[in-house]
Amino acid sequence: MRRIRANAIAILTVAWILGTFYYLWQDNKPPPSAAQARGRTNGQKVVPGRLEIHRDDRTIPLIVTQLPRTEQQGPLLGALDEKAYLAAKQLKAGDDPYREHAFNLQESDRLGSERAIRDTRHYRCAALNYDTDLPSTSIIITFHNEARSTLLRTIKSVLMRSPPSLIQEIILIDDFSTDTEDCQLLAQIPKVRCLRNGRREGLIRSRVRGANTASASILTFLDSHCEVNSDWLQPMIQRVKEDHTRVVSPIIDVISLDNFAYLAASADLRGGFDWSLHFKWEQIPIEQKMARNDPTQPIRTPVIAGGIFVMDKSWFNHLGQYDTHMDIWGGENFELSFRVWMCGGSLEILPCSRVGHVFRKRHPYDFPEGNALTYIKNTRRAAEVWMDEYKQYYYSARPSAQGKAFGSIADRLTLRRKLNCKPFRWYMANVYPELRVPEQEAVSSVLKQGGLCLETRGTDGLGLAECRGIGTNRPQSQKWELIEPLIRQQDLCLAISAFTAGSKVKMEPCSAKEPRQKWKPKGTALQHTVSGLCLDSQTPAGPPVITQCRPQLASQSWEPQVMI
Ligand code: LR7
Ligand code: MN
Repeated sequence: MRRIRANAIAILTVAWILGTFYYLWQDNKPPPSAAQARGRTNGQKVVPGRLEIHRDDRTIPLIVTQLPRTEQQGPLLGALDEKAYLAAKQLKAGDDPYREHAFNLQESDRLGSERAIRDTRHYRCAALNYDTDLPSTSIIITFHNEARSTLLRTIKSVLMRSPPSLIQEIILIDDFSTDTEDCQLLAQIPKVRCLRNGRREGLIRSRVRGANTASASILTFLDSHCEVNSDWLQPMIQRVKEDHTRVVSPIIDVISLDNFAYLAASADLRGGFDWSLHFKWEQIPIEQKMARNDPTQPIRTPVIAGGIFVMDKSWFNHLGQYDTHMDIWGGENFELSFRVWMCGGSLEILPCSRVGHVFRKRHPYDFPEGNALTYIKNTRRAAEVWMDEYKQYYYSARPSAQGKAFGSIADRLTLRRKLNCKPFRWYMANVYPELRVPEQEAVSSVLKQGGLCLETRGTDGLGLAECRGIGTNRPQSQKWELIEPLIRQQDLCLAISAFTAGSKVKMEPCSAKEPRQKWKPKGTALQHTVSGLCLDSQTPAGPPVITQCRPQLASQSWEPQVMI
């Protein structure tokens, strides 16, 4: 009996071993096509490069399996001879390593195209899970005379630090670089395509060209001197997959332009700007910071830096891509940011996605129309199309922009109407209330005397009347801008009619050079600087006059009278 049981156990054991071999043999059968492999890998949550235990619904419940061959990293760069490619363009002894690229080329070359970098994310990011069926993306990189080592490092880091199934292709746009070979040679790398512009277009039109040829449903833009970090792509694609109107950026880490060290950027920053349309990183508003109890959560941002972001392709097209009348560099990030927010989308920075970028202090390339004129043209176009009445602050902050050519904006205005976008007032109130409007600061105020306010009447009349409204509700007739030496209301300024005591005061077109319009504060009084006489209400109902300054006189006391 015992013998029979022993035999049965032996037979079962042999059958089990044979079964195991059979299924392992099945697994080694001809490799599936790339597409099948992708689907299968996704379905089974295989993490590239790691051994994965997965459940199978056949008789043997657990199998330890390797990644399918097609998902493993073959020769990463295909036919490209990396050594020869880099060696062909080395710095010559005695050359200034900063001259051509505005960063230390010698250090970049020395590093090689592959290196380990620190994972700069918050530790909680590593525990997050992303959908296994994320859509793939087309990576778009435009470059003009980029150094070989930085460009190759950008491409290689993408290939090495992204799940292969998420990279549909890498599209390079060679924006008419001097060396025509870069484009041809880099196109030997698997998944890389390179298009060369027949003339210099600038980064804006180049990116549109790239987007138009992209075959994936999601677009990822990168500068040509970046290094992506661990799991950089999944968080961004996940957010866009969940809501296609989101436009997302990583935290942009700093690659030192001197020694190429990879440095973590602060996770408390968002994109902002001043009225001259100058981009800056700024602290997240304190209330938002206090409310953030999860450091992996997205950060809403009024604008994006511009170079590194992920966006749904149909949404990019629906919103009008870019303003292709912008040239070379600059301004397109504001135009895109205003458009996204005002036309129904949102912008965010994802702290669990990190990409390094070499920040430079100057442009290493030329601007055919000059740097300043190009920036003015591009930002003027953004201001004229999107900023409504707020564009006046742009012009005050950048007076040199007035009168400069910016081409026709008719198409972009039509686009804005067609998309039914919200006014810039809405953007100010809901997206960027922290951006102070100059008029709301000390500049605009009432000129108060007792309980009454100085107001304009008819074309040039003046008098005291009951104060009405507060803040922005205050009527125009009682709003004054005190910008020394002028006391102004829109285009009209307070002026004396003659230089003698008792002369009436009236309104007339402003001119800072006109002696009758020059005022300065004197205690609580307002003194006409040339005559030395003070603004006096004398008969409250009638127009004010100028009289001898007497500090205690109530009819000469105006509040507030701070001039800036
Ligand atoms: O004529 C040109 N043609 C190009 O193809 C000029 C430039 N380029 C390429 C260039 O090779 C690079 O890949 O365009 C890319 C951007 O040019 P950079 O690196 O000289 O610009 P930047 O890093 O100083 O500029 C930031 O602002 C720009 C405004 O137009 C763009 O939006 C850049 O993409 C943007 N870079 C980033 O957002 C990275 C983070 C930097 C910050 C802040
Ligand atoms: Mn850059």
